[in-house]
Amino acid sequence: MLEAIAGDIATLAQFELILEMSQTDVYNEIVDDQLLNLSLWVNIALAGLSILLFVYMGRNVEDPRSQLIFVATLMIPLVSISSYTGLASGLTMSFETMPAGHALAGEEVLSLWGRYLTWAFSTPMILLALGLLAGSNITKIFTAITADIGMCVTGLAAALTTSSHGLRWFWYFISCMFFVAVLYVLLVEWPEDAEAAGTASIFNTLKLLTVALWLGYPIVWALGAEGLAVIESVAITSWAYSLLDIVAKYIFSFLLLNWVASNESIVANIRSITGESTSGVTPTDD
Ligand code: RET
Repeated sequence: MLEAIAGDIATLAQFELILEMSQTDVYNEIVDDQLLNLSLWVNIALAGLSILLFVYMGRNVEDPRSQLIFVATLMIPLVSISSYTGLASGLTMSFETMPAGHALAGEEVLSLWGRYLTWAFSTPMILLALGLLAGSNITKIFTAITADIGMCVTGLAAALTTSSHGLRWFWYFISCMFFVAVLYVLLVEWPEDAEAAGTASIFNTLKLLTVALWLGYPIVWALGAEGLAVIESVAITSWAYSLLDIVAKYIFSFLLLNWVASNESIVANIRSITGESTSGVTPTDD
């Protein structure tokens, strides 16, 4: 009996050691790969600076909708600094064995899956800020955000599926379908709302920036080591995502907040998000 318990404890200790070792191994791998490490730390530094800058920019904003846009946008670098710290510490990346049929079948590929996980928290904030700016209604904002979360979570599933090559790409396809729904709201629904809200010019600039950059992410996934492995280097793939992130998060947020801070009165006049948008159905008398 005692022997069995001692055996169990030894197994548990061994298991813990394996877990611990693998995180340390991953961490050492990152520290050894300076190019990869830099792609993470550049973003930690820029996220930190953005947080300070955005708090400063929002110090005098009083209109509630403008304040909500500020809080949502401030969440973007806050999630980012946590996301990149998770990656830099080796907590949210791991080696995955690629399945048969993959270009690197049987090989261990370092997957930075923490990115896909944390996009599920940061990208909804980008969409919330854009939807509020466009003066859209809660239905459209909810649709864009839930489809976006679906896109990120199924993208995570694509990266972590190691049992079947076909199923990796099937997850990728599902993720793309969610992405189409997000693009529809961004390109068709919100521009009309923004027109009615008087925010069309800044909305259209941010919309184009968002659509152009967001399209880059599935392309990088498909070309990177986790996809077709056209780009085999994990560090180069990571830099591609990091550069997209720099523009899609910090530059995007700066442009948005700079406009909101100097056009608070326009934002204040936008109708409540709980009501129908100006292009929606208006109730009839009975
Ligand atoms: C994945 C792979 C599966 C297919 C699709 C993807 C799209 C990802 C996008 C990410 C955008 C991230 C941003 C992060 C900023 O914090 C998951 C790569 C469609 C569009 C803007």
